[in-house]
Amino acid sequence: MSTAGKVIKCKAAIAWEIKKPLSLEQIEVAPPKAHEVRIKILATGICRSDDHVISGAFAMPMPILLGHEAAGVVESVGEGVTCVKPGDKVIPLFLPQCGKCKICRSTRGNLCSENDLCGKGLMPDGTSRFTCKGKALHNFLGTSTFTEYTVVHETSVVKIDAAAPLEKVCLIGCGFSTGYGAAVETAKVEPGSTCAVFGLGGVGLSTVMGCKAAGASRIIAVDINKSKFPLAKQLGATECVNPLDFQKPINEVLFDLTSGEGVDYSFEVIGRTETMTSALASCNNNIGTSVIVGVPPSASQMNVDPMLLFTGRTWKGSVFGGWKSKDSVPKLVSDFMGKKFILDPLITHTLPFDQINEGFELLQSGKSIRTVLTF
Ligand code: CND
Ligand code: ZN
Ligand code: ZN
Repeated sequence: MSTAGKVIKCKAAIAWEIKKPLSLEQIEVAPPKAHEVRIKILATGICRSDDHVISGAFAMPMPILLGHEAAGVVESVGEGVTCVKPGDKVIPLFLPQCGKCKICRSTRGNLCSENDLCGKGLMPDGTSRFTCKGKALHNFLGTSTFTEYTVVHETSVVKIDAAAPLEKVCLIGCGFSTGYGAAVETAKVEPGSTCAVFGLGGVGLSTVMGCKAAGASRIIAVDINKSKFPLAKQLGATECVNPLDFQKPINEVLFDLTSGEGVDYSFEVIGRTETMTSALASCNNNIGTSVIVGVPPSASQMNVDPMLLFTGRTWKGSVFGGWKSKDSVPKLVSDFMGKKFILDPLITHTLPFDQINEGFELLQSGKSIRTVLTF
């Protein structure tokens, strides 16, 4: 029996308030309005950005349906949708590509003005498609994938190869693309260069892979959890450094390791202001580039010695790896299918959706890289 045009009752994991486990409940998912798409989610990864919302570091309106790294199948479409049809395999895009704004019209940049990084948590028309116990739920970055069904705007979804394994390519919806793109798209790492990657979670390890693919000759992996080092080496790190093993600041350690020159490219893939400044100070004082990938804590401020920038360093940020999302995600899926990169080592755990809170505990305790939840 077709569900098109009807409200779907299904299971979802709701964040009612911060610092509490997610609550598995039945929700109602309204049919897609014009230019919207309802998706049956089949696999979703747990990314640290979801956890930043739960911890309160990334301020979002509550209650909210988190999750932004997923893959699924289109269940139905609203009026006027032509980019996908029911049955298509798709990846929701937490960074939309509207095709109309200044950035979408430009060959440069990827931060479509329709993005919801500031956290409105509603569809573009200002309403929600999710309710639970009579209360409307906010969406997260226009995606919300911790649910059996979600509704997204047509600018926030793209069709992918029908043969793609969804429980793997869901990582292309965030972690892999974000980290890998920071190196190859945002920094445009050059062959033979020296890189430092701060933070070796699913995103940081993907940055390591990107640096390697770009031909970096040295990739220094930095983390305070040394259990991350074997995988970092397997994916391309040439050396691993634990800041806790040294008395001096990590930027000085990295200068020592590079004969006083600093690295060519550094990446902060943690989400802490202290490490953002350390990563900046670790790169060459004149031609070094440092990229902020970790989500900065809401309302935080940085106090930086301007001399770090005066001497010529470049400091930039990277959302979704600098990729224009709709254009790039299908290509990244094809590249995965063509074995141009691997995702398997990043997926350390696969759990049924019901065990979502265990997945968060694995992330919080530093035991997992990516947990993929299947439905
Ligand atoms: P995850 O928590 O898996 O990895 C972070 C790593 O940093 C862990 O291995 C920690 O041990 C390590 N770490 C923590 N503190 C320090 C420290 N002081 N020094 C060195 N290492 C440390 O997170 P993830 O890989 O899922 O995500 C990483 C960041 O990327 C996080 O802030 C997330 O919110 C952000 C992100 C950004 C984007 C984007 O578009 N820019 C998209 N998704 C996630
Ligand atoms: Zn993410
Ligand atoms: Zn746009």
